[in-house]
Amino acid sequence: MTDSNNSREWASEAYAILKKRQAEQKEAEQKEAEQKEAEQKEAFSDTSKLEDTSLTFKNDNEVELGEFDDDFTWSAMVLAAQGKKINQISVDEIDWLTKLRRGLEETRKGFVTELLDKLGDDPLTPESLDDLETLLIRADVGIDSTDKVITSLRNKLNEEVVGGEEGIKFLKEELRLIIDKPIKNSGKNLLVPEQGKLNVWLLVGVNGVGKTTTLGKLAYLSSRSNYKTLIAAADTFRAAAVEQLKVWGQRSNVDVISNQSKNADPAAVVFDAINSAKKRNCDLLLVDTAGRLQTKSNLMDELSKIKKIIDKKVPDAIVESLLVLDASQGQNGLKQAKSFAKSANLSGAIITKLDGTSRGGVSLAVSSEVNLPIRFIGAGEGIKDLRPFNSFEFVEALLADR
Ligand SMILES: Nc1nc2c(ncn2[C@@H]2O[C@H](COP(=O)(O)OP(=O)(O)OP(=O)(O)O)[C@@H](O)[C@H]2O)c(=O)[nH]1
Ligand SMILES: [Mg+2]
Repeated sequence: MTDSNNSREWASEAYAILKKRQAEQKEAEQKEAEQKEAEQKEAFSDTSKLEDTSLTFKNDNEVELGEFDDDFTWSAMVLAAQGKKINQISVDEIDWLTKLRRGLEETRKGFVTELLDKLGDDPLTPESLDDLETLLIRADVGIDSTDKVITSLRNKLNEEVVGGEEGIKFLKEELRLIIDKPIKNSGKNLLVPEQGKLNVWLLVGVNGVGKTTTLGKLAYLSSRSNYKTLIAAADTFRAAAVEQLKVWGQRSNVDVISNQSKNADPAAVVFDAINSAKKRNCDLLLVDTAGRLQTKSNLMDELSKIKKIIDKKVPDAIVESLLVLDASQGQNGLKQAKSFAKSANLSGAIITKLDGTSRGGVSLAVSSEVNLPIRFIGAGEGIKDLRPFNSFEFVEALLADR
């Protein structure tokens, strides 16, 4: 990215700042804890002061600063390359980028490592482009995206000599262009709830891809960013779905609207949730939907019924239908995306399970073949393991040096 000596110095300074900040924070927390303990001792003899027993997940907010290692330096550099100032970076961001880079390691192993070995420092040749083509396809990037990238590189090669490193730089740019195209077309660089309106985000997708987990992480992100958030448990098909959601809701302090009765109508749950959301003046209503019904057409019918209710009750709501896709399913996931896109009027995609799959490249295929803007990506089962999608970070992580 930048000169490596300067990079390490910059990263080292950033590390020192974060270390100091975390030490100060710890000290403050320690003091607070001591004070609380003293108060509780006092309250022990005074039963009118009851202890607060509400569930708190303090650890959710704390990420320990790790070692000053390659992961840190790389993450700090990715942030610096996006114009972040040294005082602006946070442990959370470093932690996320580290996870993303590690998560994409498997994809990289079968792709970049081999690519760098093949390219070496020598200029690109038509043969190395053939190799690159094979590697891109193998990483599930998809035929369309691969064709685009290879054609651009070939054109460039016809005009000038392209060195190995320059080739990688050009490749990164081309990959970013592919991913950014549907995002640009959507007119929204980043998906955030619009102020002053009710935003309704439906999470849809086949079973097991991570809809409910993603919704939980979104509730956390959103409430942490001070958006008034509510959850609608509209997966009434799977018995445990409501309980699963309630746990997530509790973790981020977001209420869940549900109907526990058997065979409850999902559209009716959404109806109730919209009423509550309006009454409470919510910014964002997150709707969990079923991934499996008796038949696939039922699933689509149900989604369209939910949409009708929303249109009828809040015609000026900003509705987003987000397809959740499990990256580890590779081309299969892509097939699902295509069939959902046909009937469910999708507006975006969320890619999950980018940790530990060798098929992270499928994100590119989602952009180029299904034309969906990727809005968030998940790389882990924790509450913080989801972030707004950023093509720069994604491509850097995908093509990171070893
Ligand atoms: N490693 C990893 N696991 C994930 C991620 N997202 C979700 N999972 C796991 O995937 C499994 C299924 O997640 P759910 O959120 O229940 O999936 P769902 O789409 O709601 O499933 P149904 O409601 O049955 O359709 C769970 O074990 C999650 O912990 C991720 O980003 N990384
Ligand atoms: Mg679910």
